[in-house]
Amino acid sequence: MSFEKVSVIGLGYIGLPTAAIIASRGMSVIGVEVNQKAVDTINAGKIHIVEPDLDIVVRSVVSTGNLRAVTTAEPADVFILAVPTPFIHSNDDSHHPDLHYIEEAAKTIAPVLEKGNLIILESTSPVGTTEKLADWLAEARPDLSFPQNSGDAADINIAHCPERVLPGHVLQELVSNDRVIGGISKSCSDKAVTFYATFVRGECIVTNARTAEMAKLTENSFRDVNIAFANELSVICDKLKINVWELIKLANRHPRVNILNPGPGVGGHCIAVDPWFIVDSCPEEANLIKQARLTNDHKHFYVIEQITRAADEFKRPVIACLGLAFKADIDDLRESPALQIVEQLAKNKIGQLIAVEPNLRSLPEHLLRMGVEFTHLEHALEIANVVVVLVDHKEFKTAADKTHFAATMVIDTRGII
Ligand code: SAJ
Repeated sequence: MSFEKVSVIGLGYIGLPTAAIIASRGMSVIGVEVNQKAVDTINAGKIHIVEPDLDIVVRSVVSTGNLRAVTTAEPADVFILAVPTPFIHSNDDSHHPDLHYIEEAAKTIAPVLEKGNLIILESTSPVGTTEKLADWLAEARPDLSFPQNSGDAADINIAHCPERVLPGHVLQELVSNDRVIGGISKSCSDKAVTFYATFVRGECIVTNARTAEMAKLTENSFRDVNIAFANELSVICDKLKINVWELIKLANRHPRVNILNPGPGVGGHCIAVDPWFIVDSCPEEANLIKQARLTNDHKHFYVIEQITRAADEFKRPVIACLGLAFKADIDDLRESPALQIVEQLAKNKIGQLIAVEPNLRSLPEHLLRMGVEFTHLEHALEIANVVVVLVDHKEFKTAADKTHFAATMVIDTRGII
């Protein structure tokens, strides 16, 4: 099989770094993206997302002509689908996966498919999605044969290979992480392994498509369940007047115990989303996974109650909220519990609210409109009578080490003090 031309559908947080890394290995890469602004930015050698060092790689591969962004699909040897798979918010508390971006991607590439092509779905997907993708493509291209669950060779090869990179370390992890590869048939898996071997240094482990889909959902659910355990412990410890951070440190001295960190809730677009795909597939069976989601989602209400009680102690409460991002040392506000807490406090009007976020140049408009002030750490610590640590950014940890928090009432949801 030749892999001279690779097409990446969706140039977001996963697609763009993937396209850039493959292009840097000398292959010719076309990125297909619906957002014209993103296409223009990339073709100018720049990036529209935040990821360390990605700008350098993109600038270099665009200048050599190895990466080109377009809005319509072109023929290629390999197609990688890296489009979003969110869930649909509904009033009845159900969380159904929204697969329409994958369906759209299938419609985009179907007209340009040729015999021998390899199609890889990298988007995190509910079990059965890779088979659905094969069905959508087969419907659009009755002239080609698509793989069934047998070893038979077909015109088109399809596999699922979930991305597993950590935001902030994407370029390194894209190359060094092991990859789970689940072809619809054995020959699809073999072709996908040969392709990934061109740029992945980690091991490529073969399974079937359904197991590969479930493996990704399992990894993120494992973390969610373990964070829920830590969050539940933190609430229990408050009630029993025990320092949860000391407790976890002690318990983790046991050679087979490794408790994760409590926090204000679980944010981001992965761990807070993927477990719902398992719950949606098996609502009767996935009890623990569902409860973990609910426990983590509820944690920010608990923090709001703590802050409200602290504010009640002051005639004129001035509350400094440290951090808005969904985790340390990034600027990403998506599904951020810290942001949700600040929004709710502003709605509840419990006092003067100031926010510190060293990774942003200004506050999001809607927070400013709600009366939240934006300031830097020293000023916030000077004027606040309640300080809430919502994110463990390095700037806050340094200040905590220097005991700058000593003079005020502190609610430390991240255990930095
Ligand atoms: N968090 C805690 N306590 C902890 C660890 C994390 O409260 O002990 C919170 C964080 O503050 C954050 C959230 O959980 O709000 C998620 O952060 P994270 O750093 O654990 O994960 P993500 O969302 O940045 O990336 C995850 C990774 N998955 C796993 O570690 C199993 C990454 O490898 C995946 O590729 C990514 O999800 C994804 O795309 O699914």
